[in-house]
Amino acid sequence: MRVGRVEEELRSKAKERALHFSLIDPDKTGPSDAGSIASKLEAMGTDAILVGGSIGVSERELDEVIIEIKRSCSLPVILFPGNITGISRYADAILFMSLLNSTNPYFITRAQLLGAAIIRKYDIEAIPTGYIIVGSGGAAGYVGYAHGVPYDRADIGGLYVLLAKYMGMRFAYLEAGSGAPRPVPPTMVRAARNLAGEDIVIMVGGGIRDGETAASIVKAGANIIVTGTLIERNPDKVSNIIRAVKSVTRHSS
Ligand code: 1GP
Repeated sequence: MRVGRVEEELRSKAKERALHFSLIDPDKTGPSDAGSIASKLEAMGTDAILVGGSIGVSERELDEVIIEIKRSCSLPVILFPGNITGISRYADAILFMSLLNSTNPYFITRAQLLGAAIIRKYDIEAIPTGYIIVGSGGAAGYVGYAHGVPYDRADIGGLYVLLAKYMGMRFAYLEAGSGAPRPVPPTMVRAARNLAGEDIVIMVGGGIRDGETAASIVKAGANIIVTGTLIERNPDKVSNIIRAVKSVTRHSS
């Protein structure tokens, strides 16, 4: 499958430094706030805005939030869908995700089957992504019937990323869940990078609340750090995380 414009740009940027993505959940942030938040995040140096969530995302709100974000900043807007209602024609791309460790086929291929028809109709750039829940995974883990990777089994998390690569996915997202008490351990990211090699883009999110943690995950081999909850609670800390992500020389430890 052809690599699209958004993915191409992100890949070329990620060769220099790790990237930071900001997650806006339309269930928590309405259109009136989304635009000003996105423009602040752009000024802080975030690289893309992810839009989506597991619960309470309506198509209309999603459209309105994305329209406001697009009006207020020039960052790529990438869909992060929790279900087929998470698709909007106004986005630049979509993480076309399969929840690899779901126990329910709906979240592995059935939602994707239904979503594919809409994505084709809207002509949205699809970024093939293996989505892997670590621990209970919060709302994403519950809604997605995930059989979460135990925190102390870095090897299993690594194997899921290898599986994503062997299935032809170009991105793998290790997810502890929004607001997770504990982020994905750097040892798991390191195992994934060692097993799957350099090509696959590794995203990591869930419970990352400070620069030091973000930097340790990048040093372990992550290409993209995702921050969600802090954007609403403590934007200054997001700025620290972005700085920390950008300050790391990859694989320096
Ligand atoms: C959730 O990984 C993202 O899907 C972000 O998590 O809200 O904990 O930053 P946080």
